[in-house]
Amino acid sequence: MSLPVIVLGAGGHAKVLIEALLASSAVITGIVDPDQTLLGRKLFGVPVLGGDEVLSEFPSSEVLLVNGLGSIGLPIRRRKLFEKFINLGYNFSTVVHPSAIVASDVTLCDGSQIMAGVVIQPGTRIGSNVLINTMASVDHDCFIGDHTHVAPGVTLSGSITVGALSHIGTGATVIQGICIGEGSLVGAGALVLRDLPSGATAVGVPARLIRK
Ligand code: JB2
Repeated sequence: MSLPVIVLGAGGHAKVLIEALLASSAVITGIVDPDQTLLGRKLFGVPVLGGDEVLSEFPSSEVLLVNGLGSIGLPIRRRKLFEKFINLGYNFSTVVHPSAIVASDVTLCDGSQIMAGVVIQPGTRIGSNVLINTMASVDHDCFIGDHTHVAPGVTLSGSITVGALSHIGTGATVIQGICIGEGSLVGAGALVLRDLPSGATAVGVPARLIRK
């Protein structure tokens, strides 16, 4: 049987995760959030227990963590929180909403999160702490690097590489075979037709580089 989980953060993304976890019959012990005004509040009946220091009461052998901190740009804070608790010996649970379609040979690394309505096709690898958000589609043989956020409604055609710590904005489309370098930011609704170097910012249709 899987261990109970504790969710880090009590904001918008945490709410989406908790709904997915409950729909998967996970046992959620509580939420931790440094915002003291949230202490005792509940999300879907799950209580906020206090700040991150509360985790000292829950040994890493007895709980799994879920990273509830989302991101709207490069997922730097999300990575920091993940690495902080990995370094303290905790493990992060994967979260897969029951409505997601994930091909049987897809690799989901530690702490990856696959939200409602996502489709992931065969041969794809989803890295650690990656967020594939609502209704995104990731086609065959893609490689999504650690910590990257694929925002709602993104379409990644087959054989795409997205480097670690990147953000693919809401509704963006990337054609087949493209490589997007680490730490890249693709704007909402962009159409990516060419490879992007590491650290790129690309926006528009077709996408043009505004920073390298
Ligand atoms: O170090 C931390 C920490 N820093 C901020 N530890 C823990 N345990 N929690 C932390 N937080 C908490 O995360 C904040 O106090 C806040 O309650 C929560 C972030 O909530 P917010 O609603 O501001 O953002 P989000 O990260 O849940 O969602 C963003 O990203 C999603 C992917 C939003 O922009 C959403 O619109 C978006 N869908």
